[in-house]
Amino acid sequence: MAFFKKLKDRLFKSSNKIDEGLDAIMDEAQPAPPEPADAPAPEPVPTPAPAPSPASTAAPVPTADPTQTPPSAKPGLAGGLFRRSEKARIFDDAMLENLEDLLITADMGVDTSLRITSNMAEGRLGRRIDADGLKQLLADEITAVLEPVAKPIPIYSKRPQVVLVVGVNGSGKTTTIGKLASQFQAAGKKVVIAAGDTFRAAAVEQLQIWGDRAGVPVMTAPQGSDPASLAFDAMGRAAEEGADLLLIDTAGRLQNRDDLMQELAKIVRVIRKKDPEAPHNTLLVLDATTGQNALAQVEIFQKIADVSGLVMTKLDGTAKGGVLVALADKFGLPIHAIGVGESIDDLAPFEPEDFARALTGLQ
Ligand SMILES: Nc1nc2c(ncn2[C@@H]2O[C@H](COP(=O)(O)OP(=O)(O)O)[C@@H](O)[C@H]2O)c(=O)[nH]1
Ligand SMILES: [Mg+2]
Repeated sequence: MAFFKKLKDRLFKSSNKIDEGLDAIMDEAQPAPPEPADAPAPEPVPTPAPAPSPASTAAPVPTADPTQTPPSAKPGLAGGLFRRSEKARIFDDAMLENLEDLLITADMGVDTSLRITSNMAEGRLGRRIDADGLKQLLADEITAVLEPVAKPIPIYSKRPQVVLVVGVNGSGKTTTIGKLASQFQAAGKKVVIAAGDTFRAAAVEQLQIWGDRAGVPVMTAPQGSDPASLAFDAMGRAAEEGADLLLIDTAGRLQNRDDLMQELAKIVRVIRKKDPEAPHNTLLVLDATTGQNALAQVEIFQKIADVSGLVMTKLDGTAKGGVLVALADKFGLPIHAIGVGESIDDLAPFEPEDFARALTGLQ
């Protein structure tokens, strides 16, 4: 629970956005008038959108099965009684559309948003729903999308297990390696880091600081030198030291995709000389603040490398956390962990239910 509280606080912006959106949907006058809105009816009428046609034989035709008259469809009584104490309204087509819009603007992607909302509406159109019920329903649907992909980084008996970390510049690779090294070390694993972003001197220094903090050896090479030969040497050292895990950092320059592809391919080719099955994991690190762009990054990196799982960073303080739902739905790649801050403890296992509750603003 403590972690959930932290996650909820950290995901403040995302949850605010969806939370407020859901509240706005509940507040809306209904049924939504077909044309100019903004004339809140004092006592909403449960008539569905189409205006009574002149040829109508009887009173307004309810959309729901006429043999079933759910008591909830009579807001005159129940609605009148509860209106002031709790928000509730009829789940109608207008509400469904607003929900779709809300999820799309929350970066969940069009396809995923439509699927989630249609699941939410199934069997519920024409029925009454209150604000908490709506949030719970949304959280449940999001959880269902996330559950199949929430998996910790698989640990094999292979020693050293080689974890190659890829992703665009600034996505959080180096920081994530520092956090992983520290957490694995604390869990009793022997870890070696290879500072494979030999392009930026700062990246090497940054890793050395993380390594010192975590008590993990960091193998470095001079700036501009070949990352593949560093990775090769690091394989040797990790084997000599009996390390359980070798974490290999990489550069993430996407300006020139060919270079990056060749660089990664060379790293893989060279480490396979030591172990034909390496790398055992290829983690793609994605920055949540890039929103929908994360989807394009997965596509690109799947072509360049054999991505085995994702880590999403910077979920603290972004309003774009919903993109994780779109990623889970679209690619089905395992999501191993999430970054919720810059310090060493701010890498959390990915817990779908906690995440969904935080995202929807549930208490
Ligand atoms: N707020 C926040 N910042 C992060 C997180 N992960 C990484 N960062 C920051 O993002 C910036 C880029 O991270 P870095 O690890 O150097 O990215 P790299 O270029 O992929 O290696 C740094 O300032 C990190 O401190 C996170 O989960 N939350
Ligand atoms: Mg880096």
